[in-house]
Amino acid sequence: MDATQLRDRAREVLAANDTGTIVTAAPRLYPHQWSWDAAFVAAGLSTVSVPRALAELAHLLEAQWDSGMIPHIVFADVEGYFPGADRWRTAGISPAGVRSSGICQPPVHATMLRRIVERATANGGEDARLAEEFARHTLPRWALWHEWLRRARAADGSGLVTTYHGWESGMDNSPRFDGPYARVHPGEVEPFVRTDTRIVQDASQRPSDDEYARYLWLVQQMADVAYDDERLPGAVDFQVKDVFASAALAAANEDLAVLAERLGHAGDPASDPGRLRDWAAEFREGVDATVDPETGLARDRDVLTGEWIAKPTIAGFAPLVSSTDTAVREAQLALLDGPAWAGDPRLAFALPPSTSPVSAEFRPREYWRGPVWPVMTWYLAQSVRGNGDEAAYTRWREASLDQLAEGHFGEYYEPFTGEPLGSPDQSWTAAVALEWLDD
Ligand code: 2M8
Repeated sequence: MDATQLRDRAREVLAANDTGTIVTAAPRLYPHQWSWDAAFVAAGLSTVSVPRALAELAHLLEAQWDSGMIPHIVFADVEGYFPGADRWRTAGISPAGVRSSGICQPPVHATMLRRIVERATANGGEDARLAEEFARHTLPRWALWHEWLRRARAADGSGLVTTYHGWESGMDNSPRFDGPYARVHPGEVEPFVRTDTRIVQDASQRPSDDEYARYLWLVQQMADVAYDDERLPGAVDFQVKDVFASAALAAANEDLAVLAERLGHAGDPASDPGRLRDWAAEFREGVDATVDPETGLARDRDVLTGEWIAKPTIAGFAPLVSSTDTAVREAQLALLDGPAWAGDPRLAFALPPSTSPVSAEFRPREYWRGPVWPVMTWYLAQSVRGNGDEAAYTRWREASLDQLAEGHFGEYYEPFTGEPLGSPDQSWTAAVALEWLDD
C-alpha cells in the first residue's frame, strides 16, 4: 500500500472498530476499551476528528475510581473476552453503571492528551476550543490519577511504580516477569475457559495456559481484598517495580505540567505545575537509578525478593521515555540501533523487537517475548523526538511505515519475516499509522 491507501485503510479500521461509544482495542480479540490503548487510539483519532478523540478519553475517565485509579479495561456491553467483567468482582468499587477491571496500565494518557491539544491548537477554531476546554476541565482528573499512582504504588519514594500483575505493565508475558511469575503458585483457581486462543488460533502467539492460571490467581487474590490499596501488599504473590510504567509516569507528569501552565489550573492545587514537575523528577530519577552499568539497560525490581530483573527487553529502554541525562540517552540509542536490537541484520525491518533477538529468551512469534509492536516503536520514537533526537525518529518512522505497508495493522509482527501476528485490525496499530502519516 502507498501512503494514501494506508491512511485510508487505517481510518477505515478505526471507524469499523468504533461502536459509537468506544473504539474497541481490536474487533474480535479485544471488544472493550483498554486504558493505554485508548490513549494511543485517541492520538491517532485526533488526526481525523479532534472531538472523537476527546470522546474516547472522556469515556475512559468516566470509569476512573474514586481513589483516582483508571482501570485497565472498561467493559462494553458485549460478551467475548475472558476474563470478563464478573470475574473481576469490581461492582460497588467502580463508579455506578461502569463495569471495569480492578488493575491499571501504564499512564501514557497525559502525554497523548498534550499531543492532541497541540494538534488541535494548530488546527485552530472549534478544534482548539474543544481540546483546550476538555484539557482544562479534566486536568484535575489526570492529576488525581498520577497522584494515586504515586501514593498507592510508589509511597516508598523509590520513584518506581509497583505493579501487582503483568497485565498492569501492558507487556503481559514479557521475559521481565518470568522470575516473579515462577514464584507465583496458584491455589484453587475458579474454573475458566479462555476466549483468546479461539480467536488467535495459533496458540504459540499467545501466553500459555499455565501463564493464564497465574494471571487468574492474581486477579482472585486482588479481588479477595477488594483491590484495597492498603491490603494489596500483604495479599498478592506478584509485586514488581515496573521501570517502563515509571518512565511513562515521569513523562506524563511533565506533559501535564506543560498543559497546566498553558491552560491555567484554575487554583486547583492538585494540578499545580510545580508539583507535577516534582513528581516528574522523582520518577525520572527513579528510572535513571535502575540502569545496569553492565548492559546499559534499565531494570525492573522484584519487590518480594528485592532482586533486580535484568532481562533484555524493550522495557530496558525506559530512559528514552523519561531521562534528561544525555549520556544515558545517547548510550541507549546506540544500543537500540545496534546488532543486539534494531540493527540485527536478520530483521525484516530495522525496528526494535520486544525482546533482544540475540537473547536466550527471544521467541519471534510469541506476543511480548520477541515480536515488534508498532505502538511501542511509535511511543519510543515520539519520546526521543521530544528530546531532540530527530534522526532516530525519522529512521524508525520510515522503517515502521514500510512494515505497516502490508496493510493488516497487526497487533505485533514477526521480526524476521514481517508477518502480522495476533489480532488483525488492531486499533492502536492503525492509530500509530495515522500518527506517522500525519507528520
Ligand atoms: C494485551 O493484554 C490483554 C490483557 O490486558 C490480553 O492479552 O488479553 C496487551 O498487549 C496489552 O498491552 C493491551 O493493552 C491489550 C489490548 O490491546 O492486549
